[in-house]
Parts: sequence; C-alpha cells; structure tokens
Amino acid sequence: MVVHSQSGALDHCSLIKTCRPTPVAFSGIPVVNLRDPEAKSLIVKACEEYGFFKLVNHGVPMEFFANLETEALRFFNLPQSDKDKAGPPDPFGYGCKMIGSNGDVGWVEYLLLNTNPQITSHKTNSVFRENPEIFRSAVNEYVQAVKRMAFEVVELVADGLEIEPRDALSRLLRDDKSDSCFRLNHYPPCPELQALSGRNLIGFGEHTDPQIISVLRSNNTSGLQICLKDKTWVSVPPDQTSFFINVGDALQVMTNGRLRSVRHRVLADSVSSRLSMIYFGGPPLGEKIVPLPSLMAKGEESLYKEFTWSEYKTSAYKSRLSDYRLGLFEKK
Ligand code: AKG
Repeated sequence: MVVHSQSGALDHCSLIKTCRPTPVAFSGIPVVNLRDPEAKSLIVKACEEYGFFKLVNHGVPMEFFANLETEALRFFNLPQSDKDKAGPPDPFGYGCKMIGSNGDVGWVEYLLLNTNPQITSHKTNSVFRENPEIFRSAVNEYVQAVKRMAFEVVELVADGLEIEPRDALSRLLRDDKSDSCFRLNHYPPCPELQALSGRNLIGFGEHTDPQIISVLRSNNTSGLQICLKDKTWVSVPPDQTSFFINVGDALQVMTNGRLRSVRHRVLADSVSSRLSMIYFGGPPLGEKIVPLPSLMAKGEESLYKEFTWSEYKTSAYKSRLSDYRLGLFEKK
C-alpha cells in the first residue's frame, strides 16, 4: 500500500509506503558478548542463521554515544533551510525523505558522511562548517572507536570460519582506501500515523547493506525490523547501550553464501523520534569480491560471478532499495 498524503507533516512526502504492523518484539535476536571466549563461534552461528546479532560488552564508551547523539540532534533540530545547505546528498551530505536517486522515499532525514579522511566531500565539509567543531570531533571519536570494534568482529568471523590469514577481512576495512561510510538517520515522530488505520509508515525501506559489515546503534526508540529466513518480519527490541551487527552482501559473497546478508527496514513511530548511527565497512573500490580461497572446500565453485566492489556499488546505486542486488551477480 502507498500513502498519497494530503495534510500535515505528510505534506512533504509524495509517496511513502506502509506495511502491516508486526505485533511483537522478537525475543530471539542472538546476543554476543565480545569478551566471551566462545564469541567467534557464536558470531558465526548468528551470521549463518540471521545475518544479524546484538553485540554487548563491546568496550565503546557510552559517552561517545551520548556526545554524538547530542550533536546529531542539534543538527537535525536546525531550521530546514540550514540543514538543506548540507544537501542534497552527492551521495554524501544531508538528505530528507528521498533515499538514493531511484525513487525510494521514507519517513527519515539523514546525514551520510565519508569515514575516510583522505576523501573529502564538499557537502560533508559544509555540514561541519555550519556546525561547531564539536560535531566533527563527536563523529570522529565515535567512528574511530566503532571501526576498531568492527575490525575485531570481522577477525572473530575469520577465526570462527577458520579463514586464513586472520586479517583477510579486517585488512579491507583497515585499508586507507577502504570505501566505508557513516550514516546518521533521524526518524521524527509522525502523529498522522494514527490516520493510517493501523498500518505502519516506512521510515527506511527494506534492503540489505551492500558492504562487508554494518554496525548500528540507535536510541531507545523501536522501529528496526529484520526479515527471517522464513520471510517473516520481526521487530528488534531497541537497546541504546549495545550495537547491532549486520552482515552485508560483500561478506555473503566472500563466504560463498555461508553467511547471509540480512534484509532489514525501519518503521516510523507516532510518538517518539528514532536516531540511529551506522558505520558501513566496505572494501577499497578496486577490490575483487570473491569467495575467500581458504574457505572453499576442494572442488567447491563460487556461487557468484567475479566483480569488483566498484562494479557492485555502481550496480547497487542504479537499483531500488528493495531489489535483490546480488541476483545480477549470481551464477545461474
Ligand atoms: C540504513 O541506513 O541502511 C538502515 O538500515 C537504517 C537502520 C536504522 O536507521 O535503524
């Protein structure tokens, strides 16, 4: 179903999709303690079954969460005309409701930033210029800490799958040319939701993340849902002190389909705003995305055609959010 909005806050939206409500919060999300000696096998099990898990005892200081949340809200609470100076996204910068350039819309505003200091974007710089220096440092301290934790997580994936060398995945994220990015999403409350007769407004439409791994942290407002293997959608109970880790398409390919990228989406809330911050860890643009040799059994064939990260990204940018993007790269 699609809402053609007539009034109020929905005025700014031409077409936002809705979906049937998912009644219960799912209690089966795997939880991994990063310091658990069994973490490597628990992570692999979660990534095989769900492509998703909650990470606790991660060691990233709570004050980094709080600082960035304060600064992000300061930005999102600016007058629209000020925020628009940091947009439209190219893909970096500020965007509102339009996600990508292929017609996807959602009840969301966002800032997409490059995490690689060597690649600067005019739009990204303008975000920081319009705002105090404190915003830049809150982003930097958070991203640096999350990156270090993400390196550790993918090394545990490598350990759990007995991938050699152990840094076969983490070296791609550590690389100076790693094509990683960082996103701040703000989903304002949408009081008009009541008028939708029990349906939920889509904040961020269903998709898988194209990169290797994504590390998501949000405030305590629910809305995130993941799609299980049996195609049912379940709501992820929010936890503002923990991270949620998503397997991306590139990791699915590099493990020849053993780990699966998770389809997820976000629903808008009628009362509370949701703020999320996501680090997307991607490889350098020229990197060939192929199954890791040490993972392949004797005689096992790749399920995918060979492609570079740049080719995959170009293809993903041309697609709609909900498209099954890996389909074009599967061997039939
Ligand atoms: C994305 O930005 O790719 C998301 O999936 C958003 C998730 C969220 O905002 O919680």
